[in-house]
Amino acid sequence: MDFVQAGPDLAEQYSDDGLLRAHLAHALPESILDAIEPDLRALGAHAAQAWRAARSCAPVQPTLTQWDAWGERIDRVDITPAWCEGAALTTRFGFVAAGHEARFAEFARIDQFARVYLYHVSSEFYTCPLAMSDGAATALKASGNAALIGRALPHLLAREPQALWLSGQWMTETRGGSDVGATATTAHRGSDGIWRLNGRKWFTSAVVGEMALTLARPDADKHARAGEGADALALFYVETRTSDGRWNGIRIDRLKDKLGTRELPTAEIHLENTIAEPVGALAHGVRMIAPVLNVTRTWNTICALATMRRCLALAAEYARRRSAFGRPLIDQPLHAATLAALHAEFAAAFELGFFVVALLGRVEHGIANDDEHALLRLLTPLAKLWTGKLAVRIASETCEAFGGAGYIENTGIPLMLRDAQVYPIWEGTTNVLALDVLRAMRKSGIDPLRVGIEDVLRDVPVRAGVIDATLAAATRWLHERAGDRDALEAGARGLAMTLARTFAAALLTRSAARAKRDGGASVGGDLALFLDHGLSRLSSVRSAHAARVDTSRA
Ligand code: MFK
Repeated sequence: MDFVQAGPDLAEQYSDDGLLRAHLAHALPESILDAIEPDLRALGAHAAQAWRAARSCAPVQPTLTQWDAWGERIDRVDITPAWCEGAALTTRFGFVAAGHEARFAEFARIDQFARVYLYHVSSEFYTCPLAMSDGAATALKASGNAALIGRALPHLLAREPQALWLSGQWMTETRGGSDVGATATTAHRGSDGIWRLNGRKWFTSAVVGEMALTLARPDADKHARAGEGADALALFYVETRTSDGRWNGIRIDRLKDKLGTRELPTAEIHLENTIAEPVGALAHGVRMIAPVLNVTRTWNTICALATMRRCLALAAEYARRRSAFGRPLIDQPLHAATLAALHAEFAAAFELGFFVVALLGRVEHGIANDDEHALLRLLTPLAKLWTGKLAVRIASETCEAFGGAGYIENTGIPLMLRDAQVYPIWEGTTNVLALDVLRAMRKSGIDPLRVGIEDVLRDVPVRAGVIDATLAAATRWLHERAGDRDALEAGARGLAMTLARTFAAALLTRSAARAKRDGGASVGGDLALFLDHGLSRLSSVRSAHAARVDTSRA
């Protein structure tokens, strides 16, 4: 009989994940861990079951029906089966609510993101609107608008499926993608006192949601043109349907045909006299929507980590099943070393991602000091940009670890790569985020990172000299370019990668010391491999001019 290779299977994904379990054991009080573990195991089982189910079903995608049989414009979006069960799972497991509920105080975000991490890959990117809903809840709280908080928060944080609302975050326009200041949507206040929006939103990832936060340019008054630039933008709250269930001045032009995240109904829409309410003052909309950006960037980090972990779990499982040249792949030194090196990068990134989550909880509960506030501002974009890139690399290596099978759609492996490519793009590209780090450092300098690393390593007996040496090199790098904005910007990506790796190395050092002390999993191997790949990615080029590609020679 012909040989048939068995495909990879997944074990229950919480019990199987030594990194997550070891992390939670240190990060959470025992009573909280005991309280949440049954849910984490249930989510781990759901992940394994969803992986098997996906292999036995034809893939489905959302569809848009613009007209009904009788010619009425309806713009109905039909979603996939996994999306249909999203509200029930979300309210049962509290993917949004857990982060805001008081019962676990500053540990709420750790609880929430452990759940998100286990759910994400099987969610078919239902986590995208959940991220935006979490961001919307956070921004509304920060705005202090009591009426909108009272109206929307009970729905965004609902524990009953019928009550749950999803929120969109409609920022991207045809002219203003990353450059949100170019937003062209206008807001006009009628003589009835009601604000109405008109414009075109080019990427709306949750048009099936019940509400959205969006930016628009208010008329100065009925005779004046709207002001220009980012400062003249205001943040508006929109409910997508009117009380009779019709669209609130929203026309869905089409669903996007995307490289990945194809189960997520991302739409192009027109706003035509859409009734809206200002969230706060009629200016500084970017500053007001920043809490959404920071929360969704943290979701992006954790979801990128979830993809990495899934890829590595599948690759390792397959390497134990698949034999070639007389022995299982896992016993082939080069294959084993390749997977181990990827795991080391993932372990370091995991430490950074979940450190950001813990810090977010401390800041939100008012127990963080000024240094920690500044540290969170720096680490949020650093973690997002590094994990976004790393997820693509690990997903690509995972395809390769499966050989030809990793290039065949219905193994489920190529999907990981296509989906992973969204992480470095969504919520700010790598370069936009690297520039955001520079912007934040203009206020705080590099010191919050130095203080943070000292704090992480306080009780650690031995640390690799390369951590301090790289931090010193980054400080020198900044000093040498101080005042030369173009040179700083040209090297910002390398600087950001260096800072992310250096902070992660400190965290991994602490975990390795703890593991050694506790006799637990061997994090020491991950640390040695991670350091082996070096921390610095600093550019040695001194001027922006020299860094430019000479296109005439290309
Ligand atoms: C499953 C995974 C879940 C992920 C969910 C995916 C959802 C996908 C949907 C999308 O992708 S939505 C589109 C996302 N779009 C972006 O992320 C926009 C990317 N562009 C930027 O981030 C730009 O850097 C930015 C729009 C912020 C630049 O705008 P400006 O107007 O040039 O910013 P400026 O003047 O530097 O900052 C304005 C104010 O906001 C400043 O405050 P002040 O007025 O008090 O000085 C900034 O400090 C503040 N600010 C900007 N970014 C901030 C921030 N504050 C805190 N945190 C930040 N990140």
